[in-house]
Amino acid sequence: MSARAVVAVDLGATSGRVVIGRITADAVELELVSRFPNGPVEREDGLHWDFGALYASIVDGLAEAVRREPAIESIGIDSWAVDYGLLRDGQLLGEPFHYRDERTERGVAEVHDIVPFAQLYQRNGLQFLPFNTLYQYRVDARTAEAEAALLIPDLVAWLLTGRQVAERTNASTTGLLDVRSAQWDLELAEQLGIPHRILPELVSPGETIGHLRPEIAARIGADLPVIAVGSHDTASAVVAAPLVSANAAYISCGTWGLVGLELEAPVLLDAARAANFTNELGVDGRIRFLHNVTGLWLLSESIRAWEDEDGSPIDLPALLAEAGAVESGAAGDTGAAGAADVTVPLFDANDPALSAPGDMPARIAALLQASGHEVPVGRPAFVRTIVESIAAAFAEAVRTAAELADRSVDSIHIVGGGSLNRLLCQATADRSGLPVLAGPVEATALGNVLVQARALGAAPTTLEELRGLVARTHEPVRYDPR
Ligand code: LFR
Repeated sequence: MSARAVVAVDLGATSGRVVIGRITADAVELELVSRFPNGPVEREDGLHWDFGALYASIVDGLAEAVRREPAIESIGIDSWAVDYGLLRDGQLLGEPFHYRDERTERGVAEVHDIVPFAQLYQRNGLQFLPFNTLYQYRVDARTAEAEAALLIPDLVAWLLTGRQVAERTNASTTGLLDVRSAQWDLELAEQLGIPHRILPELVSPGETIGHLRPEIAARIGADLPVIAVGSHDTASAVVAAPLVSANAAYISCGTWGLVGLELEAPVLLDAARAANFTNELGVDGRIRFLHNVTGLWLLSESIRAWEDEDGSPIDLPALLAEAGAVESGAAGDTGAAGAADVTVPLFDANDPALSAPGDMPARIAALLQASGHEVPVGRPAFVRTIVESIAAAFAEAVRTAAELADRSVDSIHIVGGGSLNRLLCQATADRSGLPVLAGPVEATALGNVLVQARALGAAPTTLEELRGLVARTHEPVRYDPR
């Protein structure tokens, strides 16, 4: 059977990519068309995204994709969550802010003054993250003059098609979506002084957002529809996590490690709120019950600091191999957690002090010292501490998710970039006592592709069948706990 083809735009916090997806009855394959850098840019008023550069790379990538694969039938877009652009008179009002910009502190205090966090949780089901969109809107004076606010993937879709919508999985990260009805919580918006008019019409994954504007179609070389996917990258990643049962946990591991379970209904218990677990909307009305663990950000920011120090690039695979070879006990003494037979000093990967860009090794060292640990000597031992600390936080989050959702978790799927990090996968297996099934690395792009393909009638209907297709094409690598 000949393959059907679609194209996925997948924007991450450190890079974006355009990927062709080809689907047959028994396989889903990806071809990388282009990859472009992304990251915070420092402007006078704080941290932003260079959205102009991103959009130019997206359009170039789409044109190249169509050149390589004229059979492409549609476009889907996903990105990180919570960030947005404001529109007025058909124009973008300034560059979108980066969620790691610290301007939202005041917004948090003001929002919680009006609606205490416990009440917010009952309405939107979201864990507390200081950058959730509602806190950003609260401090963004430009909302008063804006006609619409569009989250990043919706902003790209609008530029491509001219239509303004809010895709539901990503809208669920704003804090303004009612977790039970999946509709805008207009009463909450009202209470917080957020104008209703900036909240666009909601669409669900699988719906067609629109067709390319004529000038874009001409530039790209094809007149294609843009189909809504799980436009929150984590929602797309969970679609393609080859979960075999309801007792399989997932970790979508890139800049963040999103650790949790897929559920049929939200868990809004006080204990879930206290553990800072979120109920984000997934594709097909599923709930992504998960916790944000600071993931590979800790490693990538450390590498960045060391490269600045050295003035030359670091060979990460080699460094990770050395980190893996650090002898038990040699990296330090205390602080071991879990069943692992490795004694390395651990720090709390979720500490808020590690959130903003900066000198990560110095901050981690300060945290270790503050908790009475010795700072590992040498980069391999330091990297070992980072990886083991992330793994310890992963294992803890899996245990908490299982407890809160009353599931007996029997395996953990790690998808995304972190699935290639063997040290991290093994450490997660060791510290959780559960088998880790690693891969696919490109789960987000796969989930994006599959939801488009399904909408076109080119892929099976249920999430379980879609996951079966992923598992057959991209067999996970197994790590057993030691
Ligand atoms: C992962 C992710 C997380 C979200 C964070 C900020 O890329 O989308 O799910 O909490 O980025 O948007």
